[in-house]
Amino acid sequence: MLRGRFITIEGGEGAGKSTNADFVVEFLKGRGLDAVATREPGGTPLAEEVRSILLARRDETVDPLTETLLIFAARAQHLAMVIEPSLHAGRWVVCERFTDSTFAYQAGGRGVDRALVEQLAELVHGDRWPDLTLYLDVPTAVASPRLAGRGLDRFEREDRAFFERVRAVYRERADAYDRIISIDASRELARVRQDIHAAVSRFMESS
Ligand code: Z5A
Repeated sequence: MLRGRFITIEGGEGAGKSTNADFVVEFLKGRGLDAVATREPGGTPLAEEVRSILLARRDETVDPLTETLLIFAARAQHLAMVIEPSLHAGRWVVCERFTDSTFAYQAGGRGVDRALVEQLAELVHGDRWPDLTLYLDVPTAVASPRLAGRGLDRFEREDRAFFERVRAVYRERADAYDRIISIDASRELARVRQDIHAAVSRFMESS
């Protein structure tokens, strides 16, 4: 059976994940591939409900472990209903965020034990890691103005130190794993897309 591939797009807020997920899907379709776009948290009706719970601003403090478990619950549903069936049908799945986000935000940002995130990742998806991850790297000071005028969700209200911890974990992971390609997303969109195009083309040639 034709093997589908799993591509994720990672990065902080305003890095350009949504903008470039569409670009990657169109690029793949242009090469005759069956490609679907999806996102985390979310991607199914139930997982989108969990997303709403996670992003809503509320008076009650959300415990970091609760947050982590909700994210993995949504991920389990997303894997079962969308990611695995699509890959098995030979589709290419382009997903905004996956477990690299959990390492960055929950372990890096919130201080959840990394070993716990690793255990949950093993439980929920075993060795189902992305085949390719495009990490859009941009300093918060550059990305934040891109979101001007938009209401801030529960994560976006965190302080600069939180986002610096998130970015540090992303960069560490990009150095550690060959599947993660780091792209300087602080440049104008056309330049960012040149690099994305090159990275996805290289990946397709080597697949
Ligand atoms: N979260 C978590 O904590 N743990 C997890 O495991 C997972 C998620 C999976 C929601 O995710 C929150 O979930 C997230 C972490 C948490 N919170 N935060 N922060 P999300 O992906 O939906 O949230 P987001 O990162 O805040 O999305 P975003 O702000 O929409 O970012 P984006 O998709 O990367 O950006 P965009 O919509 O493509 O672009 C934003 C604007 O910038 C738009 O007007 C573009 O036209 C513009 N743009 C894009 N690229 C450029 C360039 N290169 N130059 C100039 N302007 C640009």
